Amino acid sequence: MNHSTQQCGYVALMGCPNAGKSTLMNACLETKIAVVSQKPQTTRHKILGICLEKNTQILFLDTPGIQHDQGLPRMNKIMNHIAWSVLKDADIICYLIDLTKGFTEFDHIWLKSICQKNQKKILLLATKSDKLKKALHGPQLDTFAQGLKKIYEEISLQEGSYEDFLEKRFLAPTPRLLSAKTKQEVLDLRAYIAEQLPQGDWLYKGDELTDRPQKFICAELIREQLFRQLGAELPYKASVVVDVFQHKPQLTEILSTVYVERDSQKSIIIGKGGSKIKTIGTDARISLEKHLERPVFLKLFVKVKKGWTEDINLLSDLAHLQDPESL
Ligand SMILES: Nc1nc2c(ncn2[C@@H]2O[C@H](COP(=O)(O)OP(=O)(O)OP(=O)(O)O)[C@@H](O)[C@H]2O)c(=O)[nH]1
Ligand SMILES: [Mg+2]
Repeated sequence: MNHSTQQCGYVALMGCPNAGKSTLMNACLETKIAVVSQKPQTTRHKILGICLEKNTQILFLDTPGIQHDQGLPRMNKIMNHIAWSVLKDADIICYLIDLTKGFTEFDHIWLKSICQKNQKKILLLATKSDKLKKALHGPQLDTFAQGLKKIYEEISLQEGSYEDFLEKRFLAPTPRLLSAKTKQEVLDLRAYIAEQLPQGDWLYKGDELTDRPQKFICAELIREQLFRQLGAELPYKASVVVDVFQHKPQLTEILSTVYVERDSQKSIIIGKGGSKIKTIGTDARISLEKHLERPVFLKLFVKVKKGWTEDINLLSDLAHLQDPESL
């Protein structure tokens, strides 16, 4: 391959919790590296997903859904920090808005803030279009247009006309409708994004999927089962660490610890006679086997670590931050 013909760039995926960022990244990569659930605030880390579109290497940065404080203040602060830190790396920003919800007040706050914090081009994506009847698309998209107009009016000082603002800040003047569940739409979007990225040598090998170690992705796949199988609140109170990850001739052995805050939470995760942890373990093993493409022996431990959501060491380890004290 002649290097001068290569293109490469970072694409930040941003938006409110549950907008569909991780689903879109997985769909573009055609494999699962980021966890997805129906619950908001599933993603806790910045995750790099790498894919090739012809001679372009697209480096997706999946981020935690930008959120407002709902308890767990330190955790939220770190998650917001991660989400904002990708802005400086990004060549373009995909801002995802759930079409079924329309342009919300949180989208207003965050998109305005993104416009104020950087000059990079934004691609607005109206996600989950498959969930909404076609007749309702127009009225929902109107809320986007009103939202953008309001942002323009609030920050318009150096922007010139509204049309100038749209042209300067956005890749397209209207949001692009997207169903991440429709393969052709995802492929078309991937091709479109690739065209926008600058010329430059690939930063990763052609077959790399992420910069995260296997151990991390495996811990995430286990955490996904907590989100899917536990009630409303508990998954936010739990974190997962893979302690042992060892490829053996016939299988991969994974020993992992789920950390919770209180004894009562530990009992819920273990369930009556160990029934809950057994289902979580079985489904996590199936997911891990699919990911690793080989048999897995998985053992899960549950430990109480009081105040882990406020524990700076564990959090900085989770967030892979260089300097957690700077927050
Ligand atoms: N029908 C449909 N569902 C979608 C689409 N995109 C995402 N979803 C669903 O929306 C939910 C949230 O998706 P995620 O990808 O976890 O959302 P996220 O933006 O990464 O959320 P956080 O990590 O919490 O910020 C999941 O149940 C997905 O299956 C879509 O295009 N169509
Ligand atoms: Mg996510």
